[in-house]
Amino acid sequence: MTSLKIMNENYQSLNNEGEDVIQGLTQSPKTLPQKYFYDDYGSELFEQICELPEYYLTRTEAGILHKYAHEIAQITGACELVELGSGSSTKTLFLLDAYQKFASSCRYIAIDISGGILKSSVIKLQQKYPAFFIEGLIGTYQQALIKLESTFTQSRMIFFLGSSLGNFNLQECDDLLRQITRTLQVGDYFLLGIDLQKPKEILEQAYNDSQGVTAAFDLNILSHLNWRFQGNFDLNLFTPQVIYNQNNAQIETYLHCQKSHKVSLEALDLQVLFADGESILTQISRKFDLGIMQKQLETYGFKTLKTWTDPKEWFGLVLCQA
Ligand code: AVJ
Repeated sequence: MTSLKIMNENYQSLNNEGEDVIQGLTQSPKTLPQKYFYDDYGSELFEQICELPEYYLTRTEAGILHKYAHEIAQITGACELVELGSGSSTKTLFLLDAYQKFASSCRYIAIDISGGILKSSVIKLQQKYPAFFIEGLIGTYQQALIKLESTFTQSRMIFFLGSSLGNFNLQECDDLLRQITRTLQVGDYFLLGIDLQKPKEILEQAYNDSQGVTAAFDLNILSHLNWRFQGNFDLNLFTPQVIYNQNNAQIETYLHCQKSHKVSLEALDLQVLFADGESILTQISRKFDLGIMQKQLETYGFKTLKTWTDPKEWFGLVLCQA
C-alpha cells in the first residue's frame, strides 16, 4: 500500500505564490527562504553533498543510527514513524529495519517538499518493506504537520534528522517545535539529529567543498526562482560565500552579487535592484550543544530519554518523550 499526497505542488497554499520571496528580496539585507533550495534538482544536488568527503554530517549520523537504531526501537516499541524532510530516506533504512523486528506491519510517513525524490524513495521503500504502510506527503513541514494534528494514532514518533532544525532561526525553530508538540500526544516520541559545535575550519569546509557541489547547490536557489516565478537571475553574476559565524554558532551562506543590476521575477510582478557587492543571505545552519538542546526541549514539555553521539562527538541524536 503506497500513497502519495501532494499538498503544495505550487508552494502556494501557505505563502500566497511567493509572498515570502517578495518579502525576503525587498528587505535589507536581502534574504531568501531556505526551502527554495529544494526543487527536484536541488534535492539531487543535496544527495550529492551528503556523499562528499568534507560533508561529515550524513555519514556521522548514519553511523550513530546504524549502531543504535535497535536501542531506539526497543525504547519506543512499535509506533507510527513520521519523518520530516525525508529526502532519499537512506538513513531511515536503519530505523525501518529495527522497527520491522517489533511490528509485523509498521506505518511510515515520509514528508518532503521535493516531490521527485519523495516519489522515488516511497516506491523503493514499499518494495523493500512490503508489509509496511508507506505514505509520502509532498509539502512543507507546516502543511504536513497540520494534517497530522487531526490524525492521532496509538503511538507516534516524529523524527527530524540531518540537523535540518539548524536551518531554522530562533523564531522559526520555536514555531516548528510548538507545531510538533501539537501533533504528539503525551507519551509519544521525538527523535532529533543535531550537528554539534566544532572548529570553524571543519565547518566551513563542510559547506564549501573542493569539488564545487555545494556552490552549485547554493546557486540553484536562483535557478529555482527563475523557473518557478519567471525570473531572470543571471547565475554568473553571483558567487556563493560561506562563513561560520562563531558568535551565533551558525554557518551562513550568502550569494554575493558582483555587479549592480536589476532582476525581475515576472510571476511575482517584482523588480529587484542589486548593488555591486550586495549579498543575499540564503541559509543559516546552526550548530548545537547537546546539553542546551535538552534544556530547550524541556521547555516544550519533552523529557530526554537518551542521547547518542559518535566517538568524536561531532553529531548528536536526542530521543525525547512528549
Ligand atoms: C538540510 C540541514 C541537512 O544545513 O547541513 C548542506 C543543508 N546546505 N550544505 C545543512 C546544506 C548546504 C543541510 N541540511
